[in-house]
Amino acid sequence: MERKKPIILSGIQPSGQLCIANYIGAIKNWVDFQDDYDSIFLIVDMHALTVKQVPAELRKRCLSFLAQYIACGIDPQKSTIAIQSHIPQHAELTWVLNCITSLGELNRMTQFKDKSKKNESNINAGLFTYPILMAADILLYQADLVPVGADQKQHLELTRNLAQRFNHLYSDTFVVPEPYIPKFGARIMSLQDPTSKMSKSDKNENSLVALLDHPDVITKKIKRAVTDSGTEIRFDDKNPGISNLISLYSVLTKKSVSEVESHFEGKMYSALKIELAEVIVDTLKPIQQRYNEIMKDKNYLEGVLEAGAENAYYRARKTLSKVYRKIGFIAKK
Ligand code: ATP
Ligand code: LTN
Repeated sequence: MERKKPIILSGIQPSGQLCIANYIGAIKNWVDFQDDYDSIFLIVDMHALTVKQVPAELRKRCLSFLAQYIACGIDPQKSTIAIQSHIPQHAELTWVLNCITSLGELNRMTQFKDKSKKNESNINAGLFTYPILMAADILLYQADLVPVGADQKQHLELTRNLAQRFNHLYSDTFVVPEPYIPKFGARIMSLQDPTSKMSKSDKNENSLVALLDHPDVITKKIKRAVTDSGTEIRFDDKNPGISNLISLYSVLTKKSVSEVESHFEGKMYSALKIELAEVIVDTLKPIQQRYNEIMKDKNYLEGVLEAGAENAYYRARKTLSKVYRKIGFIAKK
């Protein structure tokens, strides 16, 4: 009998513009996994509501993110790609999990603290309970592995605790998922403030390279990247600016950090910036070409979403009915 493939699941919220950090920390690894795993990749639009959105732009961005997932190499023939709000069980399971999560656990989440600081005028309850919705995303599909960047580690820990808690209270129901955080590139830093992470909805456009940025814009942004006062191209925690550029160069060229250091030995910061910009442009060029092609075919994109939602719905319904039965809800005839 053929053994079932293990399940991976991940998601990105459609806010801001997909950036090189999302590609390196998440999407690139999804592509590598999709042959060996039963894969589900979500566009988590419900998560995006935790910050203010313009409805027409949110709609457009969801479609654009879908096309970017595919352009980066996610193959809808191999993987399920779906929009979170198309599957009502996400919200339904969230409610059940809400009732076994303590306020203390949520209070410890650093992303909530960071995002509250950035959105002082809109600290809504969704921002606070967001990690529970994320746990529901993962547990609904019985995911074994969740490939994410380092910033999501704490949310994954909560997800594991909730799965174990539910299993303990009501008998085995959920797979307890493992995070997959890449060894290199799990925390790409902002180009303008190398002590904070690069973020796709940063208001300062110069802090990130978007996947769809024009080559000239990429070159300009890398040139303007904040570096330290030193001169040596050497990876060192004391020089976060240049270290971040070395990391980017290293993951994109698949060269080790020491190989990169010797390649640039005796050269100036500007040499690294020029070459790094070229490497990024070369990486993104084929992605942008595919993106432009795919975006022309709205019917194709809608077809991918329809198939994705159908597959995801079937699986989510199966888990949710099990959960409802275990907690004592009467099944609807
Ligand atoms: P936003 O600024 O809109 O909150 P974000 O850039 O933090 O977005 P998310 O949607 O929160 O992106 O994350 C999408 C994926 O990209 C997650 O797996 C996350 O861990 C990863 N990721 C986000 N930022 C980085 C980063 N700086 N380095 C590596 N991976 C990252
Ligand atoms: N919270 C994640 C996005 C996200 C996610 C998920 C990632 C929502 N649901 C499920 C992995 C699995 C973030 O990156 N901010």
